[in-house]
Amino acid sequence: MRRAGRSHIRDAGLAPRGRILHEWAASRMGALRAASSSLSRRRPLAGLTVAFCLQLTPETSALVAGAMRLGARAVACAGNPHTTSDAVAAHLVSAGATVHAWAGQSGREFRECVSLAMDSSPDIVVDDGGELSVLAHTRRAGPRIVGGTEETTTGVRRLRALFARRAARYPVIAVNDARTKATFDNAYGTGQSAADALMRSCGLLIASKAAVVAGYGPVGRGVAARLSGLGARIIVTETDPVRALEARLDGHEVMRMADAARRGDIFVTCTGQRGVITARHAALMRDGAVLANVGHFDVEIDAAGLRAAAVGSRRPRAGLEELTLRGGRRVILVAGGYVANLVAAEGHAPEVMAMSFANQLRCIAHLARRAGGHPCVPHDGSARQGGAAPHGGHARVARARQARKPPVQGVLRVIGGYGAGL
Ligand code: RBV
Repeated sequence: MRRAGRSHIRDAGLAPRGRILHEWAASRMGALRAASSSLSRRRPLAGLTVAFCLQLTPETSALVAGAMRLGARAVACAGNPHTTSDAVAAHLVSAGATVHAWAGQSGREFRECVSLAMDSSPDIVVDDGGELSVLAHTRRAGPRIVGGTEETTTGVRRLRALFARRAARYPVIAVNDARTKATFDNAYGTGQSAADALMRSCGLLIASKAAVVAGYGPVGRGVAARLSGLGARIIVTETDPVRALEARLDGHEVMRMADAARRGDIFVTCTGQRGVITARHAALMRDGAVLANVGHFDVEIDAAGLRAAAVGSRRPRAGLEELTLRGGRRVILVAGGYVANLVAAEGHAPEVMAMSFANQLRCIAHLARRAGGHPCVPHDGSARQGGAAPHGGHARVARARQARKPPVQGVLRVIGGYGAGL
């Protein structure tokens, strides 16, 4: 029987390894350190429990440590069943956090651990993908929750729908929408980690290949830019006409997936939508086409449909499924359709996550004011934009120039009626 008060991880003995991974990342996260140093004197999170539902990477470990430095009791579960570093989980436990996560959780275990994080009666919920927040808003909000934050586009979309139905119980800050998050993390972070995932998992040449990028939001733009830099020819599929035109003006071909399917060697889905690549598309593809998803959920490539259509399968390399279709052509599925840049690679680089997580930490501290009964006003970030820099030195300069420190660096949106009744 799993209980909220104690941790559930793979192996506590991995803590020394996790600590080294943590230190490697944390030492390259200057903007996060700067945020933590500037907030730590007041210990704004003292007495509060913060529940984190994030990719449990060394970078996330630095964020959790930052919150603990501000006085928080930290509870963590995974934002995705396959992206936990067991060493990082062990390190976090040794550093005093309660963790319910291990790599390769089943869907049931994943949900059970999210539920355990909710059982810890958090005051603040920090989410990536909306799993913990949706549970809190729709089924069992802890009485104490004063606010939440959301890290990624998919989670923001889910929460906006929830707020539109007036089903929300507390304000959520869309950290994803901070200018320094969407610009750097979504585009440059995913661009590099997606290319990394393709190279590590397949070990094939990218130069000269036709890469189909599905979706041309910040993530798709970043992926297209990086694959193009590696010598791929880019084909974009995009339903939004302005974004499609933007892709065209960036020099890429734009077409429907039904047409792109015949042309691509590599496919990367970045849409947040379900069923972007199906068995119907796979039937049109060239032999050996590689399929990877970098969206948060494993719904963009219909992996179950592909497997059902396959007449044979094998695992040529770690994390790869080679599915043979009728007629003998093969498609290669990376990381089972799960978020490949985190599962087949290691997620975004620490210099990028520093900016996203500096925003997170400032937002968490900002929400803590509600726990103290202070009114909380939405902050639109318009006063000071773009101050965050990946390196400590720049962050210090940026901070010195700020007359009044905003809770985040960059434009920030608050989902729903934050400040208007909530
Ligand atoms: N992401 N985190 C990492 N190294 O910790 N890498 C990527 C890391 C986050 C990123 O902010 C993105 O919005 C989210 O994962 C998608 O779930």
